[in-house]
Amino acid sequence: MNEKGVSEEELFAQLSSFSNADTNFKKVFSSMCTIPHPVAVAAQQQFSLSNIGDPGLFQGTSQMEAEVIRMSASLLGHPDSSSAFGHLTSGGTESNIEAVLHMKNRFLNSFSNAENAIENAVENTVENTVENTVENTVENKSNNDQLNQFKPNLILPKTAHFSFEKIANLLDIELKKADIDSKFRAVPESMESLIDENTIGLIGIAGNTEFGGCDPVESLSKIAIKHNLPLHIDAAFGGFVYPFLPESDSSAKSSSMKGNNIKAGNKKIKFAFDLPGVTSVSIDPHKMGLSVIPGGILIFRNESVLYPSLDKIKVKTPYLTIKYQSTLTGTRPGSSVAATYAVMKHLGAEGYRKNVAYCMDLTDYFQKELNKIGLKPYIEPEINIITLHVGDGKDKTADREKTEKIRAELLEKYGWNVSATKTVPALRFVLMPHVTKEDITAMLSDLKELLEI
Ligand code: 0PR
Repeated sequence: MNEKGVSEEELFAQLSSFSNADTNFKKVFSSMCTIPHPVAVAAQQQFSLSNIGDPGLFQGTSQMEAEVIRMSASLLGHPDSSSAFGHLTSGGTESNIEAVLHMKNRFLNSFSNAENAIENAVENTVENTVENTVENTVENKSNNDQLNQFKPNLILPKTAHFSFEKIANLLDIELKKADIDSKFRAVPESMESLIDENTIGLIGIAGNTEFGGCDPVESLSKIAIKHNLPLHIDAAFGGFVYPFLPESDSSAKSSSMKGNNIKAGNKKIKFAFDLPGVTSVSIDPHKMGLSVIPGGILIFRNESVLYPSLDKIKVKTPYLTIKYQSTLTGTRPGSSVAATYAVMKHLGAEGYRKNVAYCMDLTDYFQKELNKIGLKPYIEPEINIITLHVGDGKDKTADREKTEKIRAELLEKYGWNVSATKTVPALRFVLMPHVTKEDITAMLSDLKELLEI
């Protein structure tokens, strides 16, 4: 750091040049975030000093947080939104971490025998390491097996977001990945077949990162109830999409929605608290919620579903204005709470419906334009994510290389940001509110050139 500070003039010149190096979302098809709504930005500035980690000092922000939780629970079909329990987070990753942390604590509490067994197994392993002889290698192995035998596991579809890989590492749990169907959605029978005595819970996704598909949460809910397991729904992306899709063809007001082939969008999809087995749901205002970054919301059906796991992470907070804190992070941005409150109140369901209709219209347009050049999406999109196979389908490795080459050329030659999927070799386009039909036409014309069609 310099001894003397730079002048405001110089500083803001520097900031402008940094800002110019950032995207303005003009040519971005790869992001699940977008330009926040102006009311969110204004509210963020108004509450820039607010820390919702100390709600006693920021009682206004605290009231807004409670209202955001209530509004979101009601959006998610909660039968009694006032009993929902939750808080704002920094986004999908943090929400997923907390949801799984509670699952693990619940498991360790309700299976105290298992807890003791883990301790025993750990002790045995340590002992064996000390007596590090060739003979006890076999014994060590059996102890490791014993340790693994008691390792908590989490069941989730193969399409789950990579945040769960971090969670597995952080919380030392095993991920058991269930099969997916031809539309990249969890197969319930496969999820159920993976359940064993060390399963801490199930994960369903509403709007998976690569394809936007929604897992069959109705079936997952039944499985969760049958096996008395918590079920967390990662609706980081889909939470602000699925509830706002038109219910049926006849109720689709926008004429552009008529005649398109996005059938799944024409019926109400149940994926949250209207299904009794769902314990928690996360949705991200900083994605299709049109709020600012960081913006995540984690909601539990009620406080009692967390008993007794909440006590495990509740800590005494003698120097705060509250007695206990049970959130993962301490200081939290009240500005994000205000921004999310502002945009949800200002847009209302009607505003979000328009936003989703706009993005689905783009999705429809994208498909029609693809058709014109003789291409079609990898799967029929459920929501505003399109994947496109650019290889010949004969060899996966060759297809991956080609996809990567095209992706890189779209960026280097033409400045388009597009991502690639890992489940299958395909290009991925997220049709966010910052995208226009003109962008789609221009990008596809460049893609056509690269593909030599
Ligand atoms: N769950 C799902 C289903 C997600 O798609 C994501 C992020 C998360 C959880 C994690 O959310 P946070 O990143 O908010 O913690 N999905 C996007 C992705 O990884 C995030 C993203 C957003 C990536 C904007 C790039 C970008 O420019 O693709």
